[in-house]
Amino acid sequence: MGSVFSSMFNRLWGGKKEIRILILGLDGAGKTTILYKLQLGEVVKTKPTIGFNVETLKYKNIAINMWDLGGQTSIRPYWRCYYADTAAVIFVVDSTDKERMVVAKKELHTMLKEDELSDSALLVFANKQDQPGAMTAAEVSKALGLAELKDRSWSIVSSSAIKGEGLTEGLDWLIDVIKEEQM
Ligand code: G3D
Ligand code: MG
Repeated sequence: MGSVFSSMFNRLWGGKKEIRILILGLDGAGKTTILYKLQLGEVVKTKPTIGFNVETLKYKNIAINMWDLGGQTSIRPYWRCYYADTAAVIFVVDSTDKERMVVAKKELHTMLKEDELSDSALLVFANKQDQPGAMTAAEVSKALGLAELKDRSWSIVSSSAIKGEGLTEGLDWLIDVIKEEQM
């Protein structure tokens, strides 16, 4: 699995520019599981001044930052330090967590209003598809209001981070979009 992802990410490597990717979503969505599945290197967990955890991974010229969204309005201004020049946002959703789908929607749309993220592509993982009763990608898409997104490249892909399913498909799409935007 690891070598699959490193060869995928190698396609982004040619440019001189640093490429930044954010992985976001509510706690428990499966972000950390995905990041570890990518096996691109060591994931470093840091707690900046104000006390939210950021997991970081650097792979060649690609910087991946990740944290949990939700219920942390007071620290939100500090997230800005991580937005600059973000090529892509990966938003991870627990497709079994119907109760919090409305919170996920609100968090996603609030994030995407940030100026620095106005040009970022968006990949949504409708994660935990191995679980019974999981909402389908189409249902998650509707619940998150993805059709309302204007002027943005976005895609939603069904995944099971635990089984490693869907991750390649999603990231393949994302890497192609980033490559196009770089040219
Ligand atoms: P987060 O980083 O977004 O907060 P985690 O989420 O990656 O820590 O995952 C939260 C829990 O969900 C973990 O279980 C993890 O194993 C599980 N999980 C992540 N992705 C999937 C998936 O695709 N399918 C299933 N069934 N579970 C998944 P624990 O028990 O360790 O809390
Ligand atoms: Mg985590």
